Amino acid sequence: GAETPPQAKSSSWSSFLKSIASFNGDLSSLTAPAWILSTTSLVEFSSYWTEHPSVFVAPAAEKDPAKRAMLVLKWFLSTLKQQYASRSEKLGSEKKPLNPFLGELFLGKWEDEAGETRLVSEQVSHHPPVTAYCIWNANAGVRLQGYNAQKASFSRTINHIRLPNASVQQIGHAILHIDEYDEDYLITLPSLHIEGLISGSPYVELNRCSYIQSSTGYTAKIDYSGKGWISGKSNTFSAVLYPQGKEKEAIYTADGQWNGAFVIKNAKTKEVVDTYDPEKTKVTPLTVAPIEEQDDYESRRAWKKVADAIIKGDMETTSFEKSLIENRQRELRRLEKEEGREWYRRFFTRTEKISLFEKLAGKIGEQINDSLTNGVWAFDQEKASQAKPPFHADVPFFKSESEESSEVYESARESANESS
Ligand code: CLR
Repeated sequence: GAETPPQAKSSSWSSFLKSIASFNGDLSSLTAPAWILSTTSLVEFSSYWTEHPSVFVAPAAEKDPAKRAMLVLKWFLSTLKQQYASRSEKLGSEKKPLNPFLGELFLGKWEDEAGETRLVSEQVSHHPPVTAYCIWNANAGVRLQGYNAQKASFSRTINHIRLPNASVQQIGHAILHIDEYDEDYLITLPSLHIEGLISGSPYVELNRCSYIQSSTGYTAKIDYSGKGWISGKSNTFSAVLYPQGKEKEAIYTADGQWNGAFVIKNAKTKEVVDTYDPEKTKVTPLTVAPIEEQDDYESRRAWKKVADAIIKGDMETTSFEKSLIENRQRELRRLEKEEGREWYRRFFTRTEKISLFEKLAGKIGEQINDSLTNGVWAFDQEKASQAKPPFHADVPFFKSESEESSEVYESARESANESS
C-alpha cells in the first residue's frame, strides 16, 4: 500500500469527503480542494481512444471477419490504460477535470506510420454535460464516433452511516465503422468507481462488464474484476469473443491487466494469437494547434487563465476566471432563450436516425436513453466540411469588461472573494 499523502490529512480534504458523502447529482457541482483540480477539460478525454493509431486502423487490413473482430477487441482493450489509468499514473492520483462549457472544442491529429488520424471533440450539452467525438483515418477508412455523459452516485450507506464512495455510470456509446467491409462495431462503456478516496489518492477501477457487438455477428464481452480473484492483481480483465448468442462457443479469449499487458488466445487450441504490451507499443502524441493559433472556443485556449491559476495554486484567480466563463455562458443561454434559438453545434447534430444503434444494441440487451444525454448525437459531415476556424467569430468567447454586462464581472468577483 502507498503511504497516505499529506494532503489526505488536510481539513479541506475531509470536508470534501463529507460533501461527497452527502452528494447526489451533478459531478461538476463538487467543490474540491486545489490540489485535486486538473487543468484538463473532460472534452480532451476523447483523445484517449487513439493513442496508438496503428492499433486503431489494424482491423481494416484484415480479411477474415472473426480476426477483424478480434483486432477491434484488441484495440479497445489497448485504450483502457490511457482512458482510466493514465492520470493517476502521471499525476499520482485521479483529478477532477474541468467541466466543459457548451460548444467547447478539442481538435487535433495524430501523424505517424498509420498516416493522418484526426480528432474532433465537442461539448454538445451542458445540462447534462455531454461530449461527442469523431476520430477518423481516411487512408485506412476507419471511423469512430461516439458521445457520452456520466451519472454519478457518490455515497454508500453501511449500517446507516454514509461513506464516501464514488460510482460513475457512463451513458452513451461509441460506434467504429470500417469502410472496406461496411461494418460497424457498437462499443458500450464500462461503469467505474473511484477507489482511494479516504487516503487522498483517488484512482479508477472498472466495474462489471462491457460489450462490443459487430454487425457481422460477433460479440465481445469484457469482464472487469478489479483485484483479480485469480491473479490477485488489480485492473484485471477477462474477455471472450463469440458468435453472437453463443457465449459458450468462444473463438478468442483475452486476459490480462487493462493498465498493463494482455494475451489473446484461440479459445479452442489455447494457442497465443496476439499479445499487447503498453511498454512495447509506441505512443503517438496528439498534435494540437499552438494556443495562439487556436479558436477562442478551443479548450486549452478558453481555459488557459484558469489552468495557469490552478498550477500556481491561486484559488482566488481560479474561481474568478472560472466564474467569468460560467457567467458568460449563462448570458449566452439567456440570449438564446430570448431569441428562441439553440446554440449551434459546429460538428454534431441531434439525430433521429438511431436504427443502427438499436439493431446492434438489441443483441446485447442495451438500450438508448436520449433523455440522459440531451438527445442522440451524430457527427455531421456537412457541418464539419463547412467548419473553418474561427468557428465562433460571431460569438466572442470573452468580452472586455466595458462591453460586458456588469453582472458577469461582478458576480465573478464575488465568487472569487468567497473562495479566498
Ligand atoms: C470520461 C470519458 C472517458 C473515460 C473517463 C475516464 C475517467 C472518468 C471520466 C470518463 C469522467 C469523469 C471522472 C473520471 C474519473 C474521475 C472523474 C468520473 C468517464 C470525476 C469527475 C472526478 C471526481 C473527483 C475525484 C477525483 C475526487 O472516455
